Amino acid sequence: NKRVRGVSVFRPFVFGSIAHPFDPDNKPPNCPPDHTHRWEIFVKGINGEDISYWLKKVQFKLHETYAHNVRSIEQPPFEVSETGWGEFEIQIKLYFVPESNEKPQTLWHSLKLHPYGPDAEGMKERRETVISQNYEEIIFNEPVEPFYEILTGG
Ligand code: SLL
Repeated sequence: NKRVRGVSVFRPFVFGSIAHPFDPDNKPPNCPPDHTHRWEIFVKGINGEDISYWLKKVQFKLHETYAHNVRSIEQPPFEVSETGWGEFEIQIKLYFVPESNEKPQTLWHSLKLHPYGPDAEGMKERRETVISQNYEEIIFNEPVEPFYEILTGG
């Protein structure tokens, strides 16, 4: 497959986490007693854009305290929803559509459950939703021709 010389194609996306503390009086059923939060880790398009024309699969590698800690998501939404008590680094591996001939790329995200610092009332436990997300652009340098067609809607 011939590469399109001298061309780079950028595609934006967002990845990150959102965490919600449980109401202590209203925890989900079957949830381990030490879990304090529900959280999601995700990779998605900007403004809900479908990115599955270039992104085929996302593998999220969770902390070893989780059962089946390597989670492969084969179609959108590319996300994992879990409950837990602790923060950790999540490895995110992006697999591109087969036409791309591209190797997977790895990203890391620090799962955030706890807000930073004290609030106006001073240091105490704060219970609020924590969103931690990053805008990224993937760069496909000199994509192969079939992938270039896909990327540019040709
Ligand atoms: C810490 N380095 O010690 C981190 C590890 C692990 C988080 C956090 C529960 C898993 C489960 C969970 O939240 N693990 O019970 O399935 O803070």
